[in-house]
Amino acid sequence: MFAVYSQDHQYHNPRFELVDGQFSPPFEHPRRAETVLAQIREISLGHILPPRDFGLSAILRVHDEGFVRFLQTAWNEWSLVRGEGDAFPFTWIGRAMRRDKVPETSDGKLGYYAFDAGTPITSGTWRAATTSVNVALTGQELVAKGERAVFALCRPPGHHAARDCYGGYCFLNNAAIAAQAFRDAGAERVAILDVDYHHGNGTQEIFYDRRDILFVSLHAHPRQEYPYFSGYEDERGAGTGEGYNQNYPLPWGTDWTSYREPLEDAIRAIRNYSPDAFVVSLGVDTFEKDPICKFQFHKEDYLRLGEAIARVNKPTLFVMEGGYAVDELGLNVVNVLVGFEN
Ligand code: Q9C
Ligand code: ZN
Repeated sequence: MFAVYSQDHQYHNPRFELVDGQFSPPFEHPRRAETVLAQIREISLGHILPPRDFGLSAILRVHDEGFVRFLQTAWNEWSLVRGEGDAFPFTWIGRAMRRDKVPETSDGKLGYYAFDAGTPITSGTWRAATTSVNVALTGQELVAKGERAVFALCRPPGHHAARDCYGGYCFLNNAAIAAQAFRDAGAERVAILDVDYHHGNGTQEIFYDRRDILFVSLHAHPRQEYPYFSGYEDERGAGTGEGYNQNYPLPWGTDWTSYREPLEDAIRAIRNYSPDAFVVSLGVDTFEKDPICKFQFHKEDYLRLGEAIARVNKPTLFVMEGGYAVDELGLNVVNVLVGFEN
């Protein structure tokens, strides 16, 4: 299996993250991608290709233009007022406030477009985030041209980023942009399976009223876990998209034994949909030793997960999402890909 990787992810290297009311070292850091790359080399998964540059057009198929312009200039505008540090919002749109007006100032725009305070924007974030999209799109193009499966080693991750907001370590939705690119390349139906521990609220929102892109997600229950306000079972899509969004919220402590059945159900739904292309939002923060998550996957379980994904039996693009147990991250990711190939 080809993998796509660029070292430009390193341009997103925040100094701090807001965790439990304190500024602490980030969980989402450059070593994550490097350890996955090292493990791919270690097992000789296949050729590792650099991304090519797709420009902004594929991004604008999925994201709001004002939002994209904001991301592009956010750190520069921040630094004019605040200096060299990373950009954080401190305010949000309250329940009854105006969401139809975009403020002009840096603080105002950060509050308008962010949905959490855990996702710093740095001087290199735009470069890294657009490279991450190019990694996904390079993988998408290879699959569209006939590869059975490709692994896009994206960093920063993407599945929390919605049409016009960012958060959860995500800026641009790599998986959603790739899924739309499959449609634009002629695929009639695209399925996305999101196995990251957190609900892929961004991907869900982007395709919520569409039936040409099926979104299926297994994740920690939002009544207990981030992103808290999205990921319930009764979110089933809207309008002609009704029935084409499927959430499997699972309790803290979920292990492979309790994950297997909902996963089988999810795979069955995707097989019935009979997609022309298949995108997997691959987070391995379901791991027992993940520092910010509360599922109980063991390392061998990722082999089984890969086997289950392979049963969809369609051209498949893996897009890297979360996973923060950096010592085991590479092995867990590679186990999914090996399980898939065997
Ligand atoms: N106490 C992804 O996995 N919350 N994003 C951290 C730590 C943010 C995860 C809270 C989790 C975002 C792509
Ligand atoms: Zn996650």
